[in-house]
Amino acid sequence: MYKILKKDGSAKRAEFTTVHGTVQTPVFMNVATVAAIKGGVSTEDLEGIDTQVVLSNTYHLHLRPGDDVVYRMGGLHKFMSCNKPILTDSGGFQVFSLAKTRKIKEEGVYFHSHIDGHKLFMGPEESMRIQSHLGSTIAMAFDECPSAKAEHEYVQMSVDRTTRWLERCKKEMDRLNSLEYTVNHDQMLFGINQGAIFDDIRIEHAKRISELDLDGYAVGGLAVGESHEEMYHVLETVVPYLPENKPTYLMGVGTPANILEAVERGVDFFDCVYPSRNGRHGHLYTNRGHINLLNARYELDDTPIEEGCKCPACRRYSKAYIRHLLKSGEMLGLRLCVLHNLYFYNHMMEEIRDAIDAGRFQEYKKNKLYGMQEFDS
Ligand code: PRF
Ligand code: ZN
Repeated sequence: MYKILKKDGSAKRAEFTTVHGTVQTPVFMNVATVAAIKGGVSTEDLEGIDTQVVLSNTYHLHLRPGDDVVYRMGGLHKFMSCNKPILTDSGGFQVFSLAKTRKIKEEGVYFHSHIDGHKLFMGPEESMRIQSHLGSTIAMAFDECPSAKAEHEYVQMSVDRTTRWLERCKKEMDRLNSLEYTVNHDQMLFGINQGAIFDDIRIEHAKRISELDLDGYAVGGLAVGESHEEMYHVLETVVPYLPENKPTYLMGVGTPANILEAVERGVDFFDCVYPSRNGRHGHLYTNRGHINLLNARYELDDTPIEEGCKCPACRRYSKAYIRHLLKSGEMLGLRLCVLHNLYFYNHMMEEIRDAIDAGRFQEYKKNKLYGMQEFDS
């Protein structure tokens, strides 16, 4: 159940209730592709960094350990000992970005595993069956994400097929949810809007998928090579055609600035590998912009990454110590950097929610963006 608590312009402050708890939105989902947040972050650590939702991948878990293994272990929540809502991406996007020699047909996609090269097939029904085995809180529809540079004719053909796939996903999910041995009988399904940067295709598709009465709607096919301005334009164009009384999820986005711009345009769910990936390289987010802890200027710096930050790294350790850990190749260094970055994102979302509650989102956004420029190159 999705309930809007407050609006500030188009920015929405809402609550999304699932069988695994209530999510306060706008929210940033923390990426755990293979049922683990990279950088040695445990399920237990999530408490200390204010994580609300975890995101895992159908494609990866199907290949390893196999969704049958996860099913026999009682589903993803039990397997990774996590009681928070978990969203699984459908595999569509990963098949296109990771798999080798893929062939798209009406029935689905034929491809070779990026791990050992063996031949595989995934279509809407397979994706739903895998996600049902995983028992995630929210399953994503199986879609094709056309390149931002694809031509109008190709994108139109692809999006029409994605719509037919969505109808098949919904039918299969309804069937799976009603089976006796299903892990999560209340598994939700989010549809995904596509259409590259073509307004007409995006709008038409948004209208068609809105008729299906799904649990939520994602905007896919963005942050795949188009400019930021093009991405914001697509959001302005398409979000008004998605049901306002359902959550809106912008897939795979993005920088703090991208998130602020998208919240302003009515988006409430986000996910991105930036905070964990950058953390693993010693690149840290602060309210004054990015810093690189490997920089020599931090060798004798006894202050935390960010003064006043409540993350497990800043509560206890100095920049000099964490820099030393990174330079020594100690795992703890990476872990602390990832924890800080994820907390930075999760905490920014909390600030965003507070700002919308108080009707001062514009002011918050302006100040946050202004502050973060200082160290940015
Ligand atoms: N589709 C799916 N997952 C995704 C995307 C998409 O278009 C994107 C695009 N940024 C990220 N993850 N299924
Ligand atoms: Zn911190």
